[in-house]
Amino acid sequence: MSFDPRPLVDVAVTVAREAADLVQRTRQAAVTAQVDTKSTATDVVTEADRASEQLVRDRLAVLRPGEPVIGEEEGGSAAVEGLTWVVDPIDGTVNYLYGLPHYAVSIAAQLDGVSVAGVVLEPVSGRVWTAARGHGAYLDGTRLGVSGANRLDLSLVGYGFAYRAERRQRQATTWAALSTRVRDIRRAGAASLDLCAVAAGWLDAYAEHALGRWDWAAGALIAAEAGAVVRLPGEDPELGEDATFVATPGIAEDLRTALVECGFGSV
Ligand code: LIP
Repeated sequence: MSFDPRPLVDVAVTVAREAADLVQRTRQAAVTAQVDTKSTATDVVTEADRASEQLVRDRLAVLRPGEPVIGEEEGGSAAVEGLTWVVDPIDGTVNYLYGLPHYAVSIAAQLDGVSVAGVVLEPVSGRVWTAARGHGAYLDGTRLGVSGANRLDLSLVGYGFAYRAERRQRQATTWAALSTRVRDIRRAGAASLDLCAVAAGWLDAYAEHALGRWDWAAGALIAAEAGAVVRLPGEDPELGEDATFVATPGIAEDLRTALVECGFGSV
């Protein structure tokens, strides 16, 4: 990479802090106002999701003029050349709606679709997860490293469910089968934070289907820079065209094999 991506992390952190502040300040109003739905009745969007994304777009337009933004709520398209910013204004919106304090603002900078800088910021705890390609991953400034797990049967694995019920049924069958081959599984409801949990060794692995680019753009870079094996959507068809998979190296191959045997690739 011909440039140092670390200054992009500073921009992302500055903007994510402002968005996180807005998300917290407006939560009560946002969850009592009209809450709209997207792909299904359970796929919700609040006024705070929209306002957070607009704030990020407005700030990046000032701090990084001319660089396009792709966001969960308003979409967008990538730059033909140069940087593109990828934004999830509130990752874990259902948690946000219920007041379950496990959601985040996620901002990444990508070059030709590859993340080079990223931040995942938790409004409730204030935790700031960051990474710059080639420069490591950090939690609140402390360098991160994945777990040393090397036995699948003693591994803690995170996962997620799609919004469509019939797909959830198939996913449940897969995870039920896998649950007999690992220590335990966790469903926390925010992909960006699941990816960061692998980076910190809080989970040994995480896998999910049907994530948007905004769900993984920052978190997957943080996991990779912490030493995880990372497979992004389209990179491992046997796991499914839209599968995201991250794992500590010591169990990655065994988990991948077990997931395929449990039908993960055909949910
Ligand atoms: C959520 C993801 C989560 C997934 C949910 C949803 P959102 O993103 O973070 O992992 O299981 O279905 O996609 O919609 O809260 O930004």
